[in-house]
Amino acid sequence: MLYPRETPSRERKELGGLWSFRADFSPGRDAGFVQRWYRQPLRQTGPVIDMPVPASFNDITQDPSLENYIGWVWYEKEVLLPLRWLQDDLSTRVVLRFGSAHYYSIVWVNGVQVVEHEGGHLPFEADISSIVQGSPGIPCRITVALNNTLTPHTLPPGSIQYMDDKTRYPKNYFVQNIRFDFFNYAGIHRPVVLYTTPSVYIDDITVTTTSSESVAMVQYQVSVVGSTLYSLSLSLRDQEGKVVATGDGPAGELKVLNPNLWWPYLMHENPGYRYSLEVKMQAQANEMLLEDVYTLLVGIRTVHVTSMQFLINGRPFYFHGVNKHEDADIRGKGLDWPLVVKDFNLLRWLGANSFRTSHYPYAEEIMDLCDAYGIVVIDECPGVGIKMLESFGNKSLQHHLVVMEELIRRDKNRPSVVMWSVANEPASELPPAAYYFKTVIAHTKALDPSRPVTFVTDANYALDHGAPYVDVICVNSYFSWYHDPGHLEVIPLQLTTQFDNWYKTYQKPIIQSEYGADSVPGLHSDPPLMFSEEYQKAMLREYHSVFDKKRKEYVIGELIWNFADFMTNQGTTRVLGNKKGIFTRQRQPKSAAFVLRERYWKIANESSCLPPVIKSHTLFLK
Ligand code: GCB
Repeated sequence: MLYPRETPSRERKELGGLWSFRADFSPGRDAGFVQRWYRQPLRQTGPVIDMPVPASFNDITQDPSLENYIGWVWYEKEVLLPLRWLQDDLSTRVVLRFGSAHYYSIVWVNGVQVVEHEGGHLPFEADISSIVQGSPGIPCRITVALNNTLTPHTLPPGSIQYMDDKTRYPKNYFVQNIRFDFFNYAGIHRPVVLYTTPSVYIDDITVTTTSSESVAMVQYQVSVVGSTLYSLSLSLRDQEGKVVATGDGPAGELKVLNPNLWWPYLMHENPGYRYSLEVKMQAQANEMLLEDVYTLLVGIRTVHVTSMQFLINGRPFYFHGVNKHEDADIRGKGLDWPLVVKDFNLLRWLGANSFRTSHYPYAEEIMDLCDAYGIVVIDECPGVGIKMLESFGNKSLQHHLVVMEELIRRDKNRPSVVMWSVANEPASELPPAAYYFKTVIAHTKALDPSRPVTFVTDANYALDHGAPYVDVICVNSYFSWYHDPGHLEVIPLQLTTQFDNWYKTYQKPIIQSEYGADSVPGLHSDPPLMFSEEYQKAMLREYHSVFDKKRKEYVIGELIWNFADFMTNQGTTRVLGNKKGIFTRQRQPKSAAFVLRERYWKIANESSCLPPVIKSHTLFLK
């Protein structure tokens, strides 16, 4: 799915800002459907409030019942479209697109249902031309019904538990149970836009790249919708605007001599280099000549995995990075530019070269910056908290396959994405996990043969039924925290044993995909006690000494849990959320951030994968 960009043939209108909002508090949460709230302006159905988009709705008001609301909420926006979009000559297509809305969405335009979508982290869109083009001058009313209920078959899964004991709970009382450790924020989380294309249009572009030192090949495939009679021409430009290769037709190969490769941050003085591929389509339709233009940024790079290494452009790459969340005060999981840019500045300050999109796909705007800055990404789907036996059945499996299709369709052309992660900490010791992960991973590889695939495990190496199918072992462990709490001295032995066991069993490279300890900022204790800043630092140092031995062998990465503190469900082990961040939720460093910063810069500077000329480059001055 192409990101909606403005081009000479495409316009775009942002629908961010204030929308009308109403939560359906009726006992069955179904009044909106019974009374058909989409048929009229929402304010005519009952009281509405202003709701910012993009944002989660949970933390916006002072109403605790909205914070923990489960069920259908309704959003609405009225917008006037430019007259030129509405000409009735069938030459323009108007598309309504949501970057994401959590979890289940139904969308109407002027009372007509246009799209329904399951899944809270990926885009969806609808062609609304036929609805809006009949009535120029009339506002276009967009109504969205959104449901955040999770079931054993959603991704992530969850379950609703009804509390029937009338002596303990009020009538109709229910709670949502989840098996993952972040707050299930809901709302329209990413930009909503209207955009146009000609009625014959470039629907999709797929690009893969191969390269040697002096020549690279860019393989492309373009699909056009709306006519079979069209012509396509392509030109690839470097950052100076010089055309370096041209092509035509729906599939082919562009040859680039002396290519500027896409390199990760800290691996090259000019990381994140991208060419721009301009695709031009011309078609004859309805006695008109239609032209569509789309420009895709293309990074030329290769990825390979051996039994001990992860190679980017043929050079060993060591992941020294973080796990993140889309999470902030007030906004919840809503895209927020100041936060996004601050986070990238912190990542680069830290000397981090990578992150995992734990535990769901992040906004396209964030992924764009990874491409641009050379931050390497393990792109994870929302397969988190798959613990119930029924979540390994066919219904769940089929949905998981669809989610992988949507994710790959969205992110396949991104040079920053070097590996897909199909899940985090599933109950992979259960027997049905074998068929489940074999199928999901095979499907992912069939959709994208160019990237390795993994899932992140915390299962015992001898019992994990999914590990045989991954390319890289990603393992989470919390020695001295969830196991042997307070006993930092067990880390060296336990971590060494963990690595040795996995490697002996599979001979695949290993990433420590999570390790960490909570710390309450400002809480100090020496000798280090749990929850103090000192304990978090001491835990890091114990882990690092083992990483330093094993990275000479087959350990290819370390990703701290977590970049920043984040909100979770309430519980006896969570103090206003998870405090394993090395930054606070407001993005201030804890002591551990400085330990990690020193380490990451040291690794970057000493790394044998850096060409000598780069090592001494001023880029590495902090
Ligand atoms: C994990 C999970 C992560 C949690 C973390 C923790 O293993 O993958 O989602 O937040 O541990 O802090 O418990």
